[in-house]
This record gives sequence, structure tokens and C-alpha cells, in this order.
Amino acid sequence: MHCELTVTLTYTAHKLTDYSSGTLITAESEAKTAFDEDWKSIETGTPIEELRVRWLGRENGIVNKQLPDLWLKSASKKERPEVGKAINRLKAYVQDHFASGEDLEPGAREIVRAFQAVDISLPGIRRPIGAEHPVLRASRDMCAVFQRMGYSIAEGPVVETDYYNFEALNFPPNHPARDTQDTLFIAGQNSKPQRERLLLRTHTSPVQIRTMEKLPPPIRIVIPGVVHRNDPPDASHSPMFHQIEGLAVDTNITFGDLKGTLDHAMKEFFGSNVKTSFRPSFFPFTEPSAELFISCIICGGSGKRDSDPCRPCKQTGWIEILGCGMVDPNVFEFVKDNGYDPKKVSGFAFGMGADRIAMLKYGVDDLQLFFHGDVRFLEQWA
Ligand code: 2U9
Repeated sequence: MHCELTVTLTYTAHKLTDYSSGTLITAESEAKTAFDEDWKSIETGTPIEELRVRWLGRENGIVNKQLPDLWLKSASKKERPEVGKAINRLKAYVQDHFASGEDLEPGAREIVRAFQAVDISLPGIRRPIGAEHPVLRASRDMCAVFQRMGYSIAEGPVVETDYYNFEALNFPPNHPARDTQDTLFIAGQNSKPQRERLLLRTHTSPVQIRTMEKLPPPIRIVIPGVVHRNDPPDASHSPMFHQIEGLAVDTNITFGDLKGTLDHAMKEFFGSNVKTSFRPSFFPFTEPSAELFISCIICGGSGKRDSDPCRPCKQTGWIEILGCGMVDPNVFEFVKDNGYDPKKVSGFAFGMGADRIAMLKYGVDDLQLFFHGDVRFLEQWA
């Protein structure tokens, strides 16, 4: 039968009658014996937390509060050191018992051990608060600019099929345009038809196709996400990097809408002084296509920093920031059945490197710094 004994803890600390060494020794040994009795009573059911509060509690514990108040406060300057030493000896004695579970039978020692595991009297472990990674912060800030213009965020898989990554984006099988995106393929896929073979997506564009399959027009979406290419790492390349792409499809979307939207986004993100310049380009999935340059945010477009040449813009005063264009009608053909008839709808799309915009905005000159995980670098954004 389980039987609980109630133990009365009797010792109370008293003022010392005098400060002779004899009185101090007696008082110390009385307190010690009292603690020994209290400690033994764990074996008969005294809760260990009750003992901790009684002896070590900060508010009114015997060794932490009562003895300093009763013994030390009225001691003379000369007597104090000896009294202090006696109290410290008692404190160490009590703490050692709590730390070791000494002098107790095995069952009670287990109780002490379990208590040590959750010693709520110890100060907590302060874990430093983490901070958002600068690349993700730049990505989120850029997406927020578009969200304020009514765009929604869309996401999709990192491991994609050849169909969504290439074919539906107007890269026909074996077309040389595929060579511009050196791809990392998943092994063991050769028994499948090419369009079903798996790879690491080289851009987030498959998400636009997947979204158009699900949602009929009109749509306005931005897609942040990680992409992979078989590029050796250097100060401006990484086999793993981050993109933000966008897509707007409706009736009568024009190149003017593209220009106005992206000009506004650049001013919002980099500052209202920034100017934009669109130059012709080529992408398989847009026609016409363009590259967007912004006036250099370092030198303000002058190409010079004081009398030195400006490096980020190579003295041109302009920095290439993204690619864009009107969605190629061939791409709409792949999602025609969901309302994207190229004769009825038009749209624009754009894509940019989130890592690159983070480098420009935060003045980081080596892309690799973002991926080394060195806390001394990353905590600058904390
Ligand atoms: C669909 C239709 C069109 C997305 C686009 C670019 C231009 C572009 C690169 C910039 C630097 C990728 O990060 S980067 O390497 N992207 O230049 N991306 S237009 O066009 C699309 C996407 C999906 C259905």
C-alpha cells in the first residue's frame, strides 16, 4: 500500500545571541543538522521543491535570505567576514546536496535526479533570436511591392518535370535554347518519356504554367523560390539561387502596362530617384523581350564615385536588374483550354534574381557570402 508521511519541517533561523566564535559554530552546526533532517525527509515524502524554496528560495530561503538578515545585518564590521563565511559554507553544503542527491536511499536519489533535470531555480538559457536571411528579406520586400499592386504569391515544386520547366515554356525538346540553362537532372529517369523526366527547376516559370492550369484569367501573380543550375560558384554565380518571377494576364495587357508596373516596382524597392531603361532582348517564353536597367543606385547614374570609376555599374551609370516581355502566344497554347486563348488574352512576365537584388540593395559584393552561413556576416541583418 502506498503511504505518504507528512513531515513537519521544524527548524527556524534565529538571531545570534552574540558573535563569539562558539556561538557561530553552534548556530552553523544547528542549521546543518536541521538541513540534514529536512533532506532525509525526501525519503518520507517531503516535496523537493518545498525544500528548495525553504532553503534556497530568493524571497525567504534560509541560506539566501533569512541568515543574511538575521546573522549578518547586525554584525559589526569586524565580525562580518566570519559570519559571511559560515553562511557561505552552509549555502555550499545545501547546494551540493541538491546537485548530487547525496546521503539518500536510491528511490529518493531518483527524485533528486529528476528534479535536477528541471531545476527551475537556474537561470534560463538565452537563445539569440534569429533573423530573416537577407536574400529572403529582399525577396519578401520585392514581393510585397507587387502585393500592394494587387498581385498574389504563388509557389510550386523545386523538383519539376521537363514538361513544366521547358516544353510548356516554348523550349522544344533538343532546342539549343535549353543550353542557356545548364540543368541538374535527377538520375535514373531515362526509361520515362522525356516530358515526364524529373529535374531541378532552372527557373520558377513552371509555377506560372501550373497556376494558369488551375486559375482562369485574369491573374496577377509573383513567384518567389529557389532554383538550381549547373554553374560553378563564384562571386556572382551559384548552383542554387533565388528568383522572383511575375505574370499578369488579362484582356488588353500591353507593353505599356509592363513598363509602368516595373518602373513603379523599381522606384518602390530601390528608391523614388531611380530611373529605368528597357533594352531589347530574347527569351523563348516572351515576345517581344527586354532587359530592364536601373540607374546605378551607388553612383546615381554618373558612372563615378567622387573621382573614382563606379564599379557596380562598370562606369555606365546603369545596372541590369531583370528580364521581361510579353508572354509568347505559343506559351498560352499550352493552357488554352483553361481560358488562355492567345487570340483573346495577353500578358506580360518578368524574372529577376533575388540574390542579385539583395546584393545591390545591401551593398554585398560576393554572392557566396550569402551561403556560407557565417553568423558574423548574417547578423548584420539581425
Ligand atoms: C511564363 C511566361 C513568361 C519569365 C521571365 C525572364 C524574362 C528573365 C531571368 C532574370 C535573371 C532569370 O534570375 S534570372 O537568371 N529571367 O530574364 N523571366 S521573362 O517569363 C515567363 C515566365 C512564365 C508562363
